[in-house]
This record gives sequence, C-alpha cells and structure tokens, in this order.
Amino acid sequence: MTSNSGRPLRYAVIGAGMAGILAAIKLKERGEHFVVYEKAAKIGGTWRENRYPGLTCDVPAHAYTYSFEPYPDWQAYYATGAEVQGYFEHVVAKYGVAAKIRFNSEVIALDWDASANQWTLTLADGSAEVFDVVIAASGVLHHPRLPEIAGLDTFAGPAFHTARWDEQAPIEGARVGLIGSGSTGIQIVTAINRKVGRLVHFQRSPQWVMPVPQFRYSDEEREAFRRDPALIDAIRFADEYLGNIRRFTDAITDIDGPQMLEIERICRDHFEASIRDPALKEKLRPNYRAACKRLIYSWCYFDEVQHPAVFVETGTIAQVEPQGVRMADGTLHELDTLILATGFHADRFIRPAGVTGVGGMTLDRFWATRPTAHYAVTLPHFPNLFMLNGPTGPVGNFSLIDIAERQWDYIDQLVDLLRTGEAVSIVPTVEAHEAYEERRVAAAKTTIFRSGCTSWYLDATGVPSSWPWSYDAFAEAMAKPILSEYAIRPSAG
Ligand code: NA7
Repeated sequence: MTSNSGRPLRYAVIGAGMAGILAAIKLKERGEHFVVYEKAAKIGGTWRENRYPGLTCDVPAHAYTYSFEPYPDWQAYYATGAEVQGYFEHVVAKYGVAAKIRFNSEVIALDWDASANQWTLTLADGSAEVFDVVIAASGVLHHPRLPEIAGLDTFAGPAFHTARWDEQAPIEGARVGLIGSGSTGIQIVTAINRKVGRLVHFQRSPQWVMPVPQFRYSDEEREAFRRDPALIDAIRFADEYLGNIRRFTDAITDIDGPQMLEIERICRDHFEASIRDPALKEKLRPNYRAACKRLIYSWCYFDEVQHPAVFVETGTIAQVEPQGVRMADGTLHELDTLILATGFHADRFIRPAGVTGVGGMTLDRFWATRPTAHYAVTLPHFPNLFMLNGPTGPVGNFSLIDIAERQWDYIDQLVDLLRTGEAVSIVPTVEAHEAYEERRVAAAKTTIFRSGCTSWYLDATGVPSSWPWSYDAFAEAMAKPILSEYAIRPSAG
C-alpha cells in the first residue's frame, strides 16, 4: 500500500459516473488514499446528463447493477434513466464514497513526471495536485454532436441536444421536430408521440429493432428479491441475458454464422409483422445488416411510430429556418420545438484534458490515427494511467458495469505491483501494444459493425473501435494481464 518512498500511494479517479464510482468503492475497500474529480455538481455521468423523455437503460435492470450491490427495488425489467441515476445515488450513499468526490472540479491537464513517477493533475481553477496512479473513468458518450445543418441557430423556438434537455420546451400539443434515429431518437418517439400535436421524425437511417419484453415487477416480487437474492441472480445470469451476450458476441465476430442469421431473422420477422402501411414500411426498411449499427432494443417502437401524430420524414434536410425545417424538395415542416438526437463525439474519452506522458508524448499525438488502449485499459507512453470503459472495449447491448468490473480486476493486478513496492511505474511496451492493436484492427474489420453502415462504433478511418472478439475472450484477457507485455520499472529500494 506504500510507494517506494514509504508513503501511501495516492490515486486520482477522474469522473464520478458508473465506472468512477466503482473505482472509488474498490479503493475505499482497500483503504487507499484517493480523490475522485467530477466536473459536474452531481454523480451519475451519462445518467445525470441524459434526462430526455423515454430514457431507458436497454440492459435488463437486474443485469445493470454492480455485482456486489444487487438491487431488489427495480420497478421493471428495463429501468428508466431516472431510476438508474437513483441506483447510483443509493450506491454512493451506501458505500460512503461521496466525501471522496470533489464536485465542480474539472481536470484539464495530466502531466507525467518521470523522475518522481507521478502524475500532476491540473484543475480548471488552476490548482494542481500530484498522484501516483490515475484511473480515467471519464465516460465515452458525453460530448454532444450537433448536426452541421445550415441555419440551425436561426430557429425561433427551442432547439437543443438530447443530453441538454430543455424542460420548458413545448411538447404537449406542440409541433415537434426530432432529428436522429439512434437509440435516443427512437426512445423519444415512443415517449412523446401521444403528447405532441405532431411529431416530425427526421430519419436519415432506419433501424433494425430487436423485440424485447418489458414488464413491471410487483411489490410481492420486489419483496421476494429482498428475501432471496438468488432470485435476482436467476435473472442476471439467465440464458436470456448472459446467454444472449455470448451469442451476440459470437454473432458480431462470425457474421455469416448461425447466431447472426438468427438475430437477422428475429429483426426481419419483427419488422415484417409490425408495420401495416406499405409506404411507411419502405421508409423504415434498413438497407444494411442487423447489428451493424447498435441494435435498438424495444418493446414498442414499431407500435408507437405508427401513431397518427408521427410523420417519418426521410427526405434530405436543406436548412433550418425560424419557422421550422426546410427540406431539399422545398417542403417546410413548421415546428415549435426542435430536438437534436444526433449522438455524441465518441472519440473524446478523457479529452479535452491535455495528457502528456513519457518524453512529452501527448494523448492527441498518440491517438492521431484513432483512440487505442492496450486491451482497452492501459496506454504505452502513459505509465500508471488506467482507463475504465476506454477505447476499443466491448460494445453492444450488454452491461458496461460488468465490463468495467472486469477491467478493474485487470487494473488491480497491475496496480498491485506498485502497491507492494515491487515497481514504481508500469506501462505497456510500444511493441506489445502495436502487435495487439494490429490483431485487433484486423479482427475488427471482419465484424458486423463494418458490414456497410455508419455508426458511432466506427473510428475516423472506418474501423470499428471495439473489442472484436468474444465475450469469453474478453473475460479471459481481463482475468490475468500478460506482464511480459509491460515495462515494469522496479523500485530503487
Ligand atoms: P447515435 O446512435 O449516434 O444516433 C445519432 C442519430 O442522429 C443517427 O440516427 C444519425 O443518422 C442522426 N444524425 C446525425 N447527424 C445528422 C444530420 N446531420 N442529419 C440527420 N440525421 C443526423 O446517438 P444516440 O444518442 O441515439 O445513441 C448513442 C448511444 O447512447 C446509444 O447507442 C446507446 O449506447 C446510448 P445516421 O445513422 O448517421 O444516418
């Protein structure tokens, strides 16, 4: 638990979302000295930022929990965003980590001092602090991407990104425009279509929809979960969830194999059986393979999109005008409110913080081609820096909490070398990382994500920025770091 100079190691955790809370709990359990820096005034990360109507976690609630903190109180099989935020607040209170979080504290720079084997963190207020270990848990989808549409700022009514929801914007009985049909846009359609006067859904790409069940838990069921946590495990480890993850990761890596053909069949059958109007059906028919984009998991989208108040507009947007959205064919959709469900810059991670590692190497330079990390966790040139939910980790419709917990196990084993005083710094070698990344990129190019669609899974060069192997391969990689891939600087003493 001490550094080579005999004092306790100091850890900085950046971000108090799902992954940062995990790190805080684990470090507190070990009795470590740590500080969590959070740029906002509240915990929760993506669940704090997103408050749009219809926000639902598309991973079954009982599977979207920390393994050490099952939650009998979930109201339904899939939880609302507000409930998920409530879960994280409950966890932070129960595990007593709130006092360790410094709110309104944005880290703007991290600088490695090779002589002291320490990171200096600079905050937005100009103050600086020194740490031995940095855990970057700063999230993935947190920089809203606004569409480049002419005249956007001329719109007379409220126009806002979904992660900056405007509670005052007219929705009830109003003429609402919604641009974007990712998971966010689709969830919003299902939540506001019966409230609006008219909803124009501007859809550049239609979506494949995986039909999933949704149901509420009764008070009796919640009581039973409380009495017998094995009932929760039965959901968490059920074949319908865990088995599906395995089948899904097999499918995305074996794109003509039986699992992918089955996913395609389910999505196609659901689509064919659900949409009545032939014209709408053609608008909603994707021209790419299911699971190429992140699948929409929904129990109601196809019903809700057929509500008479919804108009799916598939034409090209020419510009935004004060009254509404003008299409390339000259049609003007007059609107009171314009919602931008246009996604996020998925390549930012810890940036815009400036990170400078060994020999002046900057993260921007290291990531000039694409954001990468060794097994999605560590970075050559940046010792004693560990990422949770960093670039090239597994992506799909499964719990990122589980992914972060497994990454923590990997990190913990590496940090142990520092903790025991065996080493003062640990960093993957450039050679090991390049060899790994070469294998990863080659495999990623053969996944379903690259089968002919656009999505936030693809990096700037069009290569999927994801773990391209099976779930079990990921679990195995996280279970034991390959120490020969690391440069481990031994302690002088
Ligand atoms: P996504 O999945 O990145 O979706 C963004 C949507 O916005 C998508 O339908 C885009 O169409 C559309 N888009 C983006 N720019 C434009 C412009 N200029 N004009 C028209 N349409 C546009 O973001 P979400 O917020 O829905 O979901 C992100 C993740 O959050 C989700 O996967 C979950 O993991 C949680 P495109 O498909 O590019 O044609």
